[in-house]
Amino acid sequence: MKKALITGITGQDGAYLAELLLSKGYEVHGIKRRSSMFNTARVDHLYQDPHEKNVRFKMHFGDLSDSMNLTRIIQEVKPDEIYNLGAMSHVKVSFETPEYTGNIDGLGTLRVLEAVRLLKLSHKTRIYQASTSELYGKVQEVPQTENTPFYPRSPYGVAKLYAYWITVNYREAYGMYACNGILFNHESPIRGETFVTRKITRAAVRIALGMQEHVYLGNLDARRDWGHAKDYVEAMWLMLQQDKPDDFVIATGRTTSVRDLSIMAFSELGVEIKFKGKGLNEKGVVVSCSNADYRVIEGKEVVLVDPEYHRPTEVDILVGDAAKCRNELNWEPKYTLSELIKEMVEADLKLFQREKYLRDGGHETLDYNE
Ligand code: NDP
Ligand code: GDR
Repeated sequence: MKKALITGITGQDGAYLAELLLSKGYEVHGIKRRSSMFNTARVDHLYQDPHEKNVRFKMHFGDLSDSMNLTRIIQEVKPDEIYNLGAMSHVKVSFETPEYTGNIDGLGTLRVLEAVRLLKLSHKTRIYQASTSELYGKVQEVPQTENTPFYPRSPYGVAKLYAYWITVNYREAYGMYACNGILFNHESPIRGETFVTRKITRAAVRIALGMQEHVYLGNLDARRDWGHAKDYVEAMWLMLQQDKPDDFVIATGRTTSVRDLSIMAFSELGVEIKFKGKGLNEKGVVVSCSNADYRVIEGKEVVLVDPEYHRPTEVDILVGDAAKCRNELNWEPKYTLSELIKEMVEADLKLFQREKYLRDGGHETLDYNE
């Protein structure tokens, strides 16, 4: 039985990857951070009682800032594959926490690679590094390929640039099987709530249900190549099953603006919106609503712009060319963007219909802020 160790198992990708590897018969180990509240909601359905026999899912407390902890876990588990997904993954937040981001996203990767090297596991342990389209940053070329020059535009992107190159360096210097997956944005119903797709699908649903008036967004012109996380974790696994380690772009090849994504999300609920005005005065306004149950009337301003959400330096357009991955890994995304948005809106609708039902009935919800 193959053993995998996932850093960042409690995140979006960690949860989908853990599911995938368990379905392939792996023993899956994950590193979770100590937190003052439970932080394992995304993987709770995979939990197995450690007192049972043949447990294939195990969690270890740890942190990418802690070399000794990482080394001990890797020594204990002796994994065949390590997926280094742990990171401070929010681009905007990285401007506020640049040193921490450098430590975790940059040096954290070094700590994992160095632990494998020092433990003399290089011959056995294959490593996947969660690299990112944020490496491309300022547009040099469209679409972006494995050969497009990097020009990161945030502390996050710069930290990931270090991680990218240290992975290449350990591969070349020590013959390690270490790969960079240069993944473009990928989303799902369990995407973190402050990334723009999920922020929009949640807000659209809450506005339709009368639980929120409007949503403030930042740069509506930004264009991203959005895919489904479920598809993308398959590509991560495939990268570690090849004869030789290499780096691959994973993308859908299509790009969409934040503005158009908002229109798509509202439209999934039968709410047609149109953008009017310019710059900070631009607004998403309701044109029509085909669902009489929803509390949105024509002319309601549902999307507003707040410069607070603008970044000091922005990445204007990302669109990836995944030809190498298609040809060498035989990987193609299965989900279209509309299918992804539909799934996310439906999941948020279920979530907030339930919450509304409880609130309207005067029941307590689990919201600690109340
Ligand atoms: P998430 O933010 O959902 O998950 C990040 C994970 O990292 C969480 O499990 C988090 O733990 C963990 N983590 C954060 N800080 C530390 C730390 N100091 N030590 C150990 N673990 C830590 O990200 P995604 O799942 O979306 O992304 C996975 C990886 O892929 C990240 O490295 C991200 O930068 C990268 N990436 C993501 C893309 C995307 O579009 N989703 C695209 C390209 C790259 P906790 O739950 O406790 O916060
Ligand atoms: P990104 O994702 O920065 O691409 O990083 P995010 O969803 O945060 O932003 C995408 C684009 O939308 C614009 N935007 C807003 N973004 C947020 N979060 N909130 C807003 O209100 C808002 N309004 C407009 C942003 O400016 C940006 O242009 C994600 C992360 O998962 C990274 O970890 C990963 O490496 C990259 O994708 C690929």
